[in-house]
Amino acid sequence: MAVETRDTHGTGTLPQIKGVKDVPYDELFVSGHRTCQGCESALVMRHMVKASGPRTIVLGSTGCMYVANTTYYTTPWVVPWMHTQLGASGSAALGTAAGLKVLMRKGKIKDEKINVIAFCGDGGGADMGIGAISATLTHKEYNSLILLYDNESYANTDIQLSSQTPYGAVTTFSPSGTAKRLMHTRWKKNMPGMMAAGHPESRYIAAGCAAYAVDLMNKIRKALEIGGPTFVHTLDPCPKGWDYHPQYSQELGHLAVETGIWPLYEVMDGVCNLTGPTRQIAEGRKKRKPVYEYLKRQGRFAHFLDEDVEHFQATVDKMWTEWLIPGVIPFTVPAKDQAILKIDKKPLHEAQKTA
Ligand SMILES: Cc1ncc(C[n+]2csc(CCOP(=O)(O)OP(=O)(O)O)c2C)c(N)n1
Ligand code: SF4
Ligand SMILES: [Mg+2]
Repeated sequence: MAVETRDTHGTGTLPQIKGVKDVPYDELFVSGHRTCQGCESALVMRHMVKASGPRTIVLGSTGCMYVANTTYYTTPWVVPWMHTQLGASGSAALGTAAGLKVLMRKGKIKDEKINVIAFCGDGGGADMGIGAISATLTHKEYNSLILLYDNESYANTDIQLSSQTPYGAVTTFSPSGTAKRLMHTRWKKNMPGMMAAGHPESRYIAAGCAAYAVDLMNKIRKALEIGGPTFVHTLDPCPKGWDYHPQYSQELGHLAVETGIWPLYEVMDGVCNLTGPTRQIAEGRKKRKPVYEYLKRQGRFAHFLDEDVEHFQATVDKMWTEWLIPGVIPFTVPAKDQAILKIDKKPLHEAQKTA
């Protein structure tokens, strides 16, 4: 079933995938890249074009997914691909979408649906390029998807701290030392929640993870079918930056979601829908795992003492117990205002608390 569309953009050519048997066989991101073993960002690229299909133009800002994917004379991209400047994914998406529209209107190229996807890393998207992404999300007349692949550092230039680096993590800019155990004490910026809350005319904004491949591919398809500018943010375990054996990438993606650190959701036409295990946790059908299960698996948190883990856990608990929408919208509403704001704050399911 195709996503219902308001305008003529959705062609129904990207139906929702019901299960793995439904996943397209064709690979449009193949061999010829030099990403690290176990790189989940590379898997995001593969799933992204698998979901979008061959009538897609991919634009990519500087970072691992540019550099490691387009080493001289080799490339894994089967679809047309273009590099854009580190902070320019938003501008590249908008410019390309507008250019295609004009060429089609003037009859210079066939009038057909062409998917425009611009990807960026967390450094290029959540830090440097956030202004251009925000602007693009307000231009509702142009169809494009911005995909932010978040490996939680400026990985390509040797793992520098970004606004997406988690609290306390070691990076080359935040080494743990004897004088200061934690060099980085800021909480991760809530990028997908901010994009959703701040751009009501963008019809589709989602948070995903390649460890939940079908969920992610369906989010990409919805974003491309619905029309207008859309945004998908993925959390991508990175063996090099997070310091773990490459065989555990998928497992860490699962743990990020199961601990409630990275909630999976989509906001479609202003309606927020929790997906995958995040929904199961919110409905009380699954217990949230303690964050320690996730942190202890990664060398970047090896210096954590009990008090650091406790702080991390308490902050994630707050996301689940006090935020207006768990993990999505960080407002708390005082009891005296719940009635006038028409908010029915039900008591938390037992299972929503940690195991
Ligand atoms: C304007 C500008 N500043 C700095 C750089 C150097 N540079 C290239 S890739 C990169 C890291 C980008 O990090 P991110 O967007 O998170 O992508 P990742 O490398 O993690 O995949 C940097 C700083 C650049 N190419 N352009
Ligand atoms: S450093 Fe991380 S994001 Fe970059 S190629 Fe290696 S695993 Fe992938
Ligand atoms: Mg990065």
